[in-house]
Order: sequence, then C-alpha cells, then structure tokens
Amino acid sequence: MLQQYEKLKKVLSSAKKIVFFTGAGISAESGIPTFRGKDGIWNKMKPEELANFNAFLCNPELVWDWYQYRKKIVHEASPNPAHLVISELQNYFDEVTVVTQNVDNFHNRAGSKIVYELHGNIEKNYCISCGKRHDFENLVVGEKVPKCECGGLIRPDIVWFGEYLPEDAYSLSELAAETCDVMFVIGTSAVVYPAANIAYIAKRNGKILVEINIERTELSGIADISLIGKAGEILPQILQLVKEEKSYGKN
Ligand code: BJW
Ligand code: ZN
Repeated sequence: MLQQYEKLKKVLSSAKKIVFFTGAGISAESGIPTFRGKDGIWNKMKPEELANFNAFLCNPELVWDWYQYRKKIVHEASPNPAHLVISELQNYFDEVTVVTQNVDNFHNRAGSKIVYELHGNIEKNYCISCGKRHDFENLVVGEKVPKCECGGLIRPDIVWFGEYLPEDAYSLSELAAETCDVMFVIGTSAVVYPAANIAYIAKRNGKILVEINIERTELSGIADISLIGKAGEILPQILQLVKEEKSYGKN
C-alpha cells in the first residue's frame, strides 16, 4: 500500500487535469446503500420492478413512493469526507471533473463545480408526456403520483435500465476521460454500461487509472494504482499528500 502511495505521489506531482469517476460506494459512508454486494439495494428490491420505464407505467405509485423514500434518506444524509476532499482538490489542480453514476446530488452539495451526472439526479423530475421539467411548485396537487399541467405523469429524472444516458453528460465525460492526466475510479463495481466505458476510455488513451474500493472489481486488472479501503478514509490521506508537496498544482 505504501508503495502505491509513493507511486501516486509521483503521478500527482505532474498532473494538471484530474477526473473522479464515482459510484455508489463513495456515498456508502454517508449512509446511502449501494446497489450490489451484501447490503445492496438489488438484494432486497428487484430492479425489473422498480428501475425501468415499464415498471413505472405499470405501477407508478410504487415506483414514485420508492424514490420519495430514497430522496428522504438523501436529504437526511450529507456528503462525507470523500466528496469534500474531491471538492477541495479543486484548489490544487487546474481542472477537477467529477463524472458520477450517483443520483444523490452529493458532489454538487460538496461544492464540486464540474459534475457530469450519467444516471440523473434524484432532486429533478420531468413529465413523461411533454418532457417539461418540474420542481414541486407547479404540480397538480391531490394526486399520489404528481401530474403535469398537460396531464402526463411526472417521473424522477433518473436513468433506468434500457434508457439512454443524457447525451451531453456522456459526451463531456468521454472528452474528460480522453484529455485528463489521471482518473480516479471510486466506489463502483463498474458493471453497468455504458457508464463503465468512461474508465476504459481513459485507459485506452494512456491515462493513469487509480482505483479506490473496499474490494477488487472488474477494473482492478487494468488499474495502474489500486488503493483498497474506504473512500472516506483514503481521500483525506491523498489530500494530505497533495498539501505536503509544495510543487503540486496551480502554485
Ligand atoms: C466502496 C465503499 C466505500 C462500497 N469506499 N468503495 C452489455 C451487456 C449486458 C447489458 C448491457 C450491456 N450494455 C448495456 C446493458 C444494459 C444495462 C447494463 O449495463 N446492465 C448491466 C447491469 C449488465 N445498461 C443500461 O440499461 C443503461 N442504458 C443503456 O444501455 O442504454 C442503451 C440502450 C437503450 C435502449 C435499449 C437498449 C440499450 C442504463 C443504465 C442505468 C443504470 N441505472 C442504475 C439505477 C438507477 C435507478 C436508481 O438509482 O434507482 O444506476 S443501476 C445502478 O447501478 C445505478 C448505479 O448508478 C449503477 C452503477 O452501480 P455502482 O455505482 O457501481 O454501485 P454498485 O453497488 O454496483 O458498486 C458499489 C461499489 O462500491 C462496490 O464495488 C463496493 O465494493 C464499493 N464500495 N463501500 C469505497 N466505503
Ligand atoms: Zn407535461
């Protein structure tokens, strides 16, 4: 592990553009459950009943309630040291880009300025008929599942299985992967596509891949540096490393 940190120190000394590609594991220490693994959401709930458009059409109340429940958990929780360190690293490097699969909005709440959300954002909603975006002010009240003025059902702005990722967020993420110096891949099993491609694009373009995870993943075999442990513990150590090295970053 010490050897891995030494290697990382060297890599970061010349890095200017950094990408953080994050997944559910980064929010685990905030109390947000991950999807896979022992305590994962998909162990208790079936994705085919909740996370696809047909499920919403068949049982909008169930799906809507599930997202309201998850939203409550997110509102009661806060970004953890991992999100906060990523935000603070903006002070030390020319460009820090976050590409996240998470919908919890924590990177924005932590103060990261460039955040590409590949799977949507639980705080946002839109009408399935006219596409209008909705906050909660202009919804027709008295309905369990809120409706748009046009009569269409309002759904959470989350990318469900079988749906396309937001085009802008995906293509800007591809570009960030192609042009960064280092990509950190944090807390993702990297089994969901096309999001997982982002890490492979960086690797194909000769970028350094640094993985932070509590266990080995699909990506471990191609990672240049592998740091095994909790993101909320490892990232503060990386910040310390960066602070100690005067020659780093913008100064
Ligand atoms: C820690 C830690 C700590 C824990 N510190 N680490 C090729 C083959 C087969 C299928 C497909 C394929 N290509 C595409 C597909 C279909 C599908 C897919 O990928 N399926 C795979 C599962 C097989 N993809 C799609 O459907 C995508 N769309 C698409 O392909 O469109 C094109 C198309 C259109 C029309 C027709 C056909 C195709 C859309 C995918 C949308 C994914 N959405 C979800 C759910 C959102 C709903 C919601 O939130 O309610 O997004 S799935 C779920 O997985 C969620 C996540 O963003 C995503 C990734 O999960 P993540 O973040 O990696 O979490 P986990 O739980 O898997 O891993 C956590 C990790 O953290 C673990 O490694 C832990 O060890 C670690 N960890 N604590 C550090 N403290
Ligand atoms: Zn509408």
